Amino acid sequence: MNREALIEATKRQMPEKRFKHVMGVVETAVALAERFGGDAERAWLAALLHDYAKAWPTDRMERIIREEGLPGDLLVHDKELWHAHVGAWAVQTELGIADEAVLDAIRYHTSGREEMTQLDVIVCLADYMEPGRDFPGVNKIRKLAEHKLEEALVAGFDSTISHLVDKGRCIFPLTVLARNDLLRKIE
Ligand code: DGI
Ligand code: FE
Ligand code: FE
Ligand code: FE
Repeated sequence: MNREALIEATKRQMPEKRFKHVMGVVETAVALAERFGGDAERAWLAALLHDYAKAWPTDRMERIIREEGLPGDLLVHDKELWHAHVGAWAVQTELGIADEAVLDAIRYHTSGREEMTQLDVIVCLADYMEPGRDFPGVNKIRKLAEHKLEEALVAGFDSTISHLVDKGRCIFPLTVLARNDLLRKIE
């Protein structure tokens, strides 16, 4: 599939507002890749496809997790986490994306993971700081991202974790592991 066809396929999966967010993440991820000597081509693709399944109905995501052998423990955690794994599965099966690095960046864009690749970090961070995002702390994240990729993502995870704690919600263990691992690398 060429770029135009991939953009069209993505657009069909979601409402206009979500698609605008996606294109903001594309722009931001490519800029980060260029700034930090990353792979801009892969950043483009992973960013475009990162929220492919975000607007899919919950029951459809649940069925795919059960029937396609995705990690079953996702089902006991927040539904917000499902679209990342389901999205990676979907772009592999529906669009023929085979690049494991791109699939991983999609799969872990919400939670993060230990040993994040530079591409994982770029996509996850771009998701936090694309121009359309507005939440307490977003400007601090953007400022850090001018020079320090890992520090900026830690600030992103901090904002998510604080928000979840405020709301009395569970924290997905991978997010804690991802943050710990980044902190160790920064030191
Ligand atoms: O899909 P987006 O809205 O663009 O962003 P995302 O994929 O980063 O999803 C963020 C949502 O996931 C946000 O509402 C917080 C929620 N969430 C729930 N539990 C966790 C979590 N995010 C992380 N990182 N860790 C969690 O444990
Ligand atoms: Fe997402
Ligand atoms: Fe995210
Ligand atoms: Fe997103």
